Amino acid sequence: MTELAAVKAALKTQAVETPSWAYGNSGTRFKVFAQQGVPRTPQEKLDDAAKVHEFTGVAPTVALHIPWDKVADYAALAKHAEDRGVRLGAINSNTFQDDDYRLGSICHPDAAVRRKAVDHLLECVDIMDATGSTDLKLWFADGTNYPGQDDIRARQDRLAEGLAEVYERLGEGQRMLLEYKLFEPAFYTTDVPDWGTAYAHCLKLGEKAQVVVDTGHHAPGTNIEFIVATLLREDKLGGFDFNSRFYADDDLMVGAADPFQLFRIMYEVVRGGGFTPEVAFMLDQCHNIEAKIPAIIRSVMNVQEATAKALLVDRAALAEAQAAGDVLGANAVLMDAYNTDVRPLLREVREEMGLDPDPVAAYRRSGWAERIVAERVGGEQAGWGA
Ligand code: AOS
Ligand code: ZN
Ligand code: ZN
Repeated sequence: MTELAAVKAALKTQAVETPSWAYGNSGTRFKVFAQQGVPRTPQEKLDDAAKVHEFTGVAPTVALHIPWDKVADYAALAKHAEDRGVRLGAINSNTFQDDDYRLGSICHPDAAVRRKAVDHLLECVDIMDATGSTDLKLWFADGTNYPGQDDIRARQDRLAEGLAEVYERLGEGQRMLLEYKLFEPAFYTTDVPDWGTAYAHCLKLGEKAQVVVDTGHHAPGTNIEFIVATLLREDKLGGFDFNSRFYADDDLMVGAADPFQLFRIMYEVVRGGGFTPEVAFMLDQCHNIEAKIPAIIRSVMNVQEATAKALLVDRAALAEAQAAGDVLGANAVLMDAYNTDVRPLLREVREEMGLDPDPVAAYRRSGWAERIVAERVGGEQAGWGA
């Protein structure tokens, strides 16, 4: 196989998971702008996700958020997905929307609230059993707002205890992905604020616990690709929540704010042997003012473009320049790959996969956007918390 053929073959195996919540209405704490045609049920979210996969060919799974996507029969929901050519992906827990969680969930000072939170996580594993999902994705809104509010060390003990109980419940082939976030909604301490804390807990738990890197969850200027390289070296990178941030956790389209950063991250993934199904490439985005389905298609394409550039890095030339201490030469090798226009290559890849080379245009021509506006009338439109 030529090198280019190998790059194309790798791109065809890429899988980007889209989040059910990105298809629903969302907004800021100031306003949720309702859009027409938005799904009213988890099933309709899957119908939209199937369209993203149909036109991109590389978005075969959909992440669920419980209880936003609560249904009576999860096996039937999995069947609904399969009938449309997609599968259910990670199960995302939700321990942040109930009044009980004012002071936290799994780290709450009251054992009864901690019990409720852990029971929810255990229920999420039951759902994984029914859907066939392998990943439990945990993000905790836990933290404190004021110095002295709670014992930050005791909160770590409670976190460890709760996670251990859920870890024990994981079945064969299932794993837990622990997400960290610098701040928000807590503003003084966050109980899982950074990769180091997530890593320390995962290390203690065992090999079924891995860290998930949400690209929007770092302080400005953080070198995310270094974190990625480190976690991969330690076999603790479970996956990504991709999105873009300008200021904080903005949940904008991946690759929109800093495509160069996305390329650098993807290069470390490729370099570190992370371009495998064991590292989950998930989107975690909200489309508050733009049309949702084309935005998700665009996002999948942005990940593909960064991946293509990362795969195109001439690693032999790079290694040679690095070994020779050729600072500018090494940098030039990386920049050459980044500055390559990979859009023609990806158009070819899509054509070889039997797809339209322009997924956004194909989606617009398909009439799906008009159809859902006409058909999805009445009922409650799904959104955050629905
Ligand atoms: C929150 O900031 C995290 O990114 C989570 O992944 C969260 O579960 C997701 O954004 C849906 O609310
Ligand atoms: Zn996230
Ligand atoms: Zn987030």
